[in-house]
Amino acid sequence: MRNPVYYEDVSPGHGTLQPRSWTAGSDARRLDLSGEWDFRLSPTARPDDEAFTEDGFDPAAAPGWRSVRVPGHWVLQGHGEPAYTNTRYPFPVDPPRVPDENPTGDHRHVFDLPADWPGDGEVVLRFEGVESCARVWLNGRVLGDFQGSRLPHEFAVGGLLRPHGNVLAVRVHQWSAGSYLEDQDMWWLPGIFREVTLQHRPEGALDDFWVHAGYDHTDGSGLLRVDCPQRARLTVPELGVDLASGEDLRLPVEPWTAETPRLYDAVLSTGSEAVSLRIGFRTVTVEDGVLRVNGGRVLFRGVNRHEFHPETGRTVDAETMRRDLVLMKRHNINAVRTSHYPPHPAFLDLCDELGLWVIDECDLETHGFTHVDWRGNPVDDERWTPALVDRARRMVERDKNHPSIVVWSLGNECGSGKGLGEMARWIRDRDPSRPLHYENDPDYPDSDLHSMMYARQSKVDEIGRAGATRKPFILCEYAHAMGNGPGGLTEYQRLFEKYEHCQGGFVWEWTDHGLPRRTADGRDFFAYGGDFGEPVHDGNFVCDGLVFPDRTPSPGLVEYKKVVEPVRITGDGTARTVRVRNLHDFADLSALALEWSYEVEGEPLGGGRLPLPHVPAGGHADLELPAPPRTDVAGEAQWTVRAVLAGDTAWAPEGHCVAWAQLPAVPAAPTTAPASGAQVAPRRDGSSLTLGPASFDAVTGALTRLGAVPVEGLRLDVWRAPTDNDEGAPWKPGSGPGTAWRRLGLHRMRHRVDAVECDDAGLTVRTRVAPAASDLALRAVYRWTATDELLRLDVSVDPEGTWEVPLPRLGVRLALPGAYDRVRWFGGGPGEAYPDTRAASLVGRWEESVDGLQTPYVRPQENGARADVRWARLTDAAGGGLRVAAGTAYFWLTARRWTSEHLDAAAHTTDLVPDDRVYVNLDHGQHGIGSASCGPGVLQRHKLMVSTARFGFTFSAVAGDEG
Ligand code: IPT
Repeated sequence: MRNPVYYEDVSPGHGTLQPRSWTAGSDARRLDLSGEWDFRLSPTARPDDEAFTEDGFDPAAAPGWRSVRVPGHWVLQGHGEPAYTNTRYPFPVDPPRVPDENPTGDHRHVFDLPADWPGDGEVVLRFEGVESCARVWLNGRVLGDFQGSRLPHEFAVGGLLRPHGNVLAVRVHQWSAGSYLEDQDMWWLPGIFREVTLQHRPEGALDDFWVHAGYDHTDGSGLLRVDCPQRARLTVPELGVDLASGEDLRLPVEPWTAETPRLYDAVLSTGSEAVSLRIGFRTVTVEDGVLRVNGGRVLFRGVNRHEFHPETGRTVDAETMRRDLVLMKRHNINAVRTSHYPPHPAFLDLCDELGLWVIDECDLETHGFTHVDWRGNPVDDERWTPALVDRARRMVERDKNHPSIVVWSLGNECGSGKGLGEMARWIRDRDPSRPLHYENDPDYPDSDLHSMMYARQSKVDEIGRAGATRKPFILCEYAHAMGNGPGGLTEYQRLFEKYEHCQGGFVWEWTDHGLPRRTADGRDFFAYGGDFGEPVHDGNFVCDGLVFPDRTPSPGLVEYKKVVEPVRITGDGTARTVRVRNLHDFADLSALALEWSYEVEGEPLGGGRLPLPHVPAGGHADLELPAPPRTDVAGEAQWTVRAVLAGDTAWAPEGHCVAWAQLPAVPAAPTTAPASGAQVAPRRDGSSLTLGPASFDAVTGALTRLGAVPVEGLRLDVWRAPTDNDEGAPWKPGSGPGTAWRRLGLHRMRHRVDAVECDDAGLTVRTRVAPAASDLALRAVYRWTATDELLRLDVSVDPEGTWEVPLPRLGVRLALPGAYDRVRWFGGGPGEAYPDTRAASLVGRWEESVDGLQTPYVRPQENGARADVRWARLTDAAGGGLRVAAGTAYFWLTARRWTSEHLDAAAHTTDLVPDDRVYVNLDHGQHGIGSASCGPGVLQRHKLMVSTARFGFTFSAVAGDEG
């Protein structure tokens, strides 16, 4: 066999410099080479045609040359197509060989040095990230090659540069030996996707440096020391520090934590190069099985973050990085796992600044070997060890100065092997100040944390009850946020709060990776796996984030914010007592103010502030609410108490709500059927029946009109378009109930009217609702009664047979003309909620269009239900329509311009075409959501098991002039 070509070589590369610390703040000259570069895409690796690296080559005169933006991915710029797989390698598993079909991008850029570019010292050519393998030439001379896509690589180029017309040529292969180490669940996106710079290294420049800034919580002192190969001085003006490298200093400081990200501006200088830094003092330890920072136990309210921008892929601009972090902070998220590779280094600067705990993860995943029983797994084959250790080194050396990084992670989903041990050994030796993470069994030697993925709540409880062992426990991934969900967050959080060594988790994941595309008729949608003709793909599994691709928060993020709120407000609205618990790990509550409002029937009647005393982290305060502002207004009343920011912060303005609670003050008056005295009898009128404000078909018993509003198809409904979590994990058939639902035929129930009975007091319609090919059924009886104004429906449901599957939903559905598209309701809102995703549902009066009620999940599925609805009105532009009020139990309200069947059939949002109706579901019950698209399903108490049910509604007409 021939010698390996460089892109099939397991070694990490050739000709590159030793890794060193990231130095954004250096005053040495640098030249950003970003811009439009000449570009040619070849379907194979073409190692023989290297003419483009030469001086005299003219791309304009050569065939196939176009241009590409650097940094960027060529497949997102019209050259080739992106492709998505989760774990499967999209090429034959034959490490380290790759197929001949190996899209290769030749890049060429001609540049001049600025006129005042210094003549002394050395110059370094730096690549922040290239996927997956590059060979580099400057002015016709080969510099070398490298692999390790999301890691920096540098070459010394001083001797080769000239003032004008430098020719930089980079050949980038989509597939390389390195691809076997980069099987992360994401789009395959080749290209020079992070910046390329030229960096002057003056004589005596800082080759590397490490600012060690610890914090001794026992006496409040900072421990400062700088290590660097040169003699350098560190000045911290605010602290009056002027310290020589290699010397230790102890001095009083304010510590850095994610809650209080105190940074000190500093300058590290050798005389010929000065680097501006921001120093955060903090010390990370594992003591008695608990992860502590500055002596305090930390609780991760985390997310896994991939780098993703819908237009530019893993080329993420600084604004998007900041926007992500601001959104996280606003949603009470305090931790990021950089799944599954080191992010752009600027992201970590922002984490230091805004305050997030970071698990910095190495660029490593070999998950695809699971499909060949882990044969040939590179982490267990010593030929690959240098490449693995090289990756660990490049990460640690680049990122070591960030206070936000509290844990290093070896990578993700590689099984186990000796290579991981070598990485762990190297990291521990180089940086004993941070614990190490790798997800595996509790005794795994290469992790200082016991880390699991997608464990169910009962497992976390079991680990909690077992007590602290040597290792703190985290869920490095949990709560799979694919589509509608994740459900069950509250139950996890209570466990993390209960057991000291259960230190939280990281929701999978931050953002959907949908790519914007347009239909032939010009409508925009987000594409996912398979939309680019990929022969092997994993569909919409790439859309499993808490935010939509454009960073619009999904209901899952709003829910997470509420569940992980760092202040818990409880109390008794009748007794007017409030307890405020400070769930921060470090910060007191001085940044917050407490506001109350008093609402009757959802209308605020007054509000104010409650003085908040000093409450240290972990403490609480008991407060008293004032007398209700008014007692003359009858109706259901409640207090809403909010903890809001008392002043502007770097991530949200004053008044931003951090935590809230609602405390019932006066219960709702029980609604009863219309008083019998006022009840009216049905009247037969030809083929129709009139009952109070309503008309019915006398033969079928179907409601046809309420006041002026035509009504169609009111009947029992149990179907919902299965969510991704209902469908379950693709590799675990049956893990969600969706398969069983379809097998049983819940999506095609048949309705039979057995009797339409009129009596003096009303109308009774007896029906049997059942799926084909089964003898299971639901007997549904609709009992209609009325006064002149009100129409009352009482539904009774009695199951027949033994139902083993829960129902998707249980309620009635009806259709109205499309004009009734304005919705007002008193109940939970403003966003959607389901039984196990309802923590953030705030009781109030809300108003929304039918279109605005929809949550545009990238793959359409059940969405948009509003919880605890007391009453709702659907009206047209003139304000006329109908009102529906709850019977003895509040209901779930859903309204959309398409049916559940239509929603179920849609693959993309653009498949949802409104017809001329509004379909309304009034549900007595909904099945929970869970997280079975990858993790555990719905908890027992949130399942909608089949049983006898009684529920009802009162309908009335709303006249236009009331609107
Ligand atoms: C887990 C992966 O670590 C993560 O990258 C992502 O693929 C996630 O699943 C699902 O979206 S691995 C899974 C088999 C538990």
